[in-house]
Amino acid sequence: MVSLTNPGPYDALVVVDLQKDFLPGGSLAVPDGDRVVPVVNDLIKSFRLAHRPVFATRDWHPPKHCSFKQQGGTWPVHCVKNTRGAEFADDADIGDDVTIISKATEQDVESYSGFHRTDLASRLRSLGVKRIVAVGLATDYCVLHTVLDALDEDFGVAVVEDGIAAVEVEVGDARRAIERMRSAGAEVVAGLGVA
Ligand code: VGL
Ligand code: ZN
Repeated sequence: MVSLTNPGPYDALVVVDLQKDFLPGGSLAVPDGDRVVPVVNDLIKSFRLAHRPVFATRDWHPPKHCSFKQQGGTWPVHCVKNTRGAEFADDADIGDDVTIISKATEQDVESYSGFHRTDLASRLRSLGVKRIVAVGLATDYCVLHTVLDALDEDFGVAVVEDGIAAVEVEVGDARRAIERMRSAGAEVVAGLGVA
């Protein structure tokens, strides 16, 4: 049976922004962000075994990106390209077989979605992908907008709650983001379950 840990021939895994700056100790740390890493690694292993594609998006900002506070934006400096904070989590199993999608690379443009001004949609289509499984950081920003854009692009989406974590600038942002993804058509599942 096709399941998240036994992906079918039309599935791809999309790992969103699992980068050091979003993990505890990072400049824009997501509370408990490291909780998602083993779940993400289980999924990467399953997709690899099934010869299904794995994509990892990364926030890849220039040093004066418009989203940074000193540029008039919202966020502390984070994920500046080619710095340590922009690296994938050390214990994330993001190997050479994972396709990296860099986003928000232009100084004057913010992109929460991995689909925004990238070739992710066309790459997925050329691989025959019809559904993505989405995990990563952060639930209320880049996961949310990546999922909404995927649905807009007519991909099916399954989101694994144990594999995502939220910034929660306002209490309830995580819950509201999950509700928005669900009402837009994503299937939100609690976890990978017991095998
Ligand atoms: C993100 C805030 C700013 C994210 C990226 O990956 O969710 N959040 N840049
Ligand atoms: Zn960012």
